Amino acid sequence: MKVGDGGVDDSRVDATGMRVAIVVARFNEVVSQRLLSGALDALIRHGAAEEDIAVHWVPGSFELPFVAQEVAISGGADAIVCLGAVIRGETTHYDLVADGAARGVARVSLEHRVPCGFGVLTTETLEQAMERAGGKHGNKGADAALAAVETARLAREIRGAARGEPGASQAPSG
Ligand code: INI
Repeated sequence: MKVGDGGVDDSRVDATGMRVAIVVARFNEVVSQRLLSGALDALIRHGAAEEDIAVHWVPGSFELPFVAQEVAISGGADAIVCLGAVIRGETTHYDLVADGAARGVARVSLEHRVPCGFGVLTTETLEQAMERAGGKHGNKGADAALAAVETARLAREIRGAARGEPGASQAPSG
C-alpha cells in the first residue's frame, strides 16, 4: 500500500473505464488551471480515457455544487471532481464562498450518491494557493481526482457485494 500526501492509497486507484466529470471554477484562473492540469494528468496516469473525462467551467467556487448536482442528476459520471481557489484577500466574502462550496459539494455527494473529490483551495494568499497547485505542497487537484476515483471504486465494490456479485469484497462474517 502506498499512501500519498493526499491520503490516497495509490494501489486502489484504478480509473480504467471510469467516467469522471471535473467541475472547475474560473475565479483565480491561474490557480484553477493548474489544479485542472494536475487532475487530468493524475486521471490519465491511473488509466482514465480522455474521452471519459468531461470538464465543466463555472464562474466561481460558489457555482461548483450546482453544476456538480446537474452532472450527478444526469447520471453521466461515476466520480465528480470539484476544483477552485478561494483566496481570503481582504474580503469576508471568502468565508461565505468557501463554506458554500464545501457544504454544497458534500451535500451533492451524499444526496446523489456520487463521490465528489473536493479540490477547492482555501488560502490567505495567492502564493499559498500556487504552492498547492503544482508547487512545493503538491497538487490538490490531483489529490482530489484520485480521492474521488478511489471512493467510486470502493462504492462499486460495496454495492456489488450487497448484490452478492462474485469478486466483490465481502464483509467478514461472525
Ligand atoms: N470565487 C472563487 O472561486 N474564489 C474566490 O476567492 C472568490 N472570492 O474571493 O470572491 C470567489 N467569488 C465568486 C463566487 O464564487 C461566485 O462566483 C460569485 O459570488 C457569483 O455567484
